[in-house]
Amino acid sequence: MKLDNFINGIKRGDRVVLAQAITLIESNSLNHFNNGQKLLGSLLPSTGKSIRIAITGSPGAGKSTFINSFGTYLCNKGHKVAVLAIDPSSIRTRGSVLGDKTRMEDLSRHENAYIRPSPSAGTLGGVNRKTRETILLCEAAGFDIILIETVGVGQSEVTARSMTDLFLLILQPGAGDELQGIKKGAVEFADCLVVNKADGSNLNLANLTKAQYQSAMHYILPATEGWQTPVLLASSIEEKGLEDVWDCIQEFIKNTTESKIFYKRRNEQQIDWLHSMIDEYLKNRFYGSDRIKKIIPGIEGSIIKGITTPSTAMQLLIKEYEEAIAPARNK
Ligand SMILES: Nc1nc2c(ncn2[C@@H]2O[C@H](COP(=O)(O)OP(=O)(O)OP(=O)(O)O)[C@@H](O)[C@H]2O)c(=O)[nH]1
Ligand SMILES: [Mg+2]
Repeated sequence: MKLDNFINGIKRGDRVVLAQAITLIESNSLNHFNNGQKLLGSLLPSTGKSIRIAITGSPGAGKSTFINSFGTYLCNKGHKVAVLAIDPSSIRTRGSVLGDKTRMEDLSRHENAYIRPSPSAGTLGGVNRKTRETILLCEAAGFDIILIETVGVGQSEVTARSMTDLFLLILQPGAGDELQGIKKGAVEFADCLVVNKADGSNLNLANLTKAQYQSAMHYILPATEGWQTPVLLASSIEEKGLEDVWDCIQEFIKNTTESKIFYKRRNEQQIDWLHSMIDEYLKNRFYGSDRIKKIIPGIEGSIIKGITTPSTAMQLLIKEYEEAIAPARNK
């Protein structure tokens, strides 16, 4: 398809063209990558106008069910909601965001919604780049709220934080034990905690859990300067508490745009992204070099035997690498 057709289609909000453009962005072929970059370059002025929200929580906390209800609530208010996913292990299929349209059935049928499963890893910047660029495409297509579902395990949370304005953590009632065991990281990142499943026989427990987290939050440095992380209750199944979450998000955006933290964070994210891409590129070049691949096992061996220190080994490897790439550099 011609670039102009892509640009016009996306600006019209055409879902088919949007999907094709995302496929281009997600491709691991260099040719597609280059075309994708041209497209993004042309669309850049139409990007950046959404609220980007990370939604995370431990497996089974109810992230997908929450996104279904909350996304539908927002769509019914006239918003255009895009749901993306970051799945750290692209081999996960069942119950994961990859095949989770079943949990998002209402939302996937809504004319204001667009759901895109996690891209696969691979070359050319991996999931991180693909998700960030998909956010831009969705914004150019007129989506004003981007929800990014992430399974609450380690690196994917860091990735989600690095590309969103607000971090929403979904918790389950009865998480008193979880409170001690919970990875502090997720709570420390959170701008809003939502105790989900606050319904039926869970209700009392949900209230208790809320109180526990509320007191725990006093001991945790807020994720966003000048913002006290609130703890809310919701039931995704009974569609309760959704308005409170939306009010909280709007309040957060108001607060952070007034304090300029919103813009500062976005600027930092852009620059961090640049640096992380350079790091990744250089690392791949280094470890992918034939010369390094050949000599690294021997050098590792000499470290283990106590013949070489890691620092000396590093200097040696870098020297070898620079000499190996020198002819290419001088071309
Ligand atoms: N009672 C009750 N159950 C819920 C609610 N939200 C989700 N569930 C149930 O919790 C289970 C897990 O929900 P999911 O939405 O798949 O959770 P998830 O966090 O997306 O799970 P993964 O993507 O596998 O990490 C399902 O059986 C849901 O029906 C709720 O508000 N109330
Ligand atoms: Mg899910």
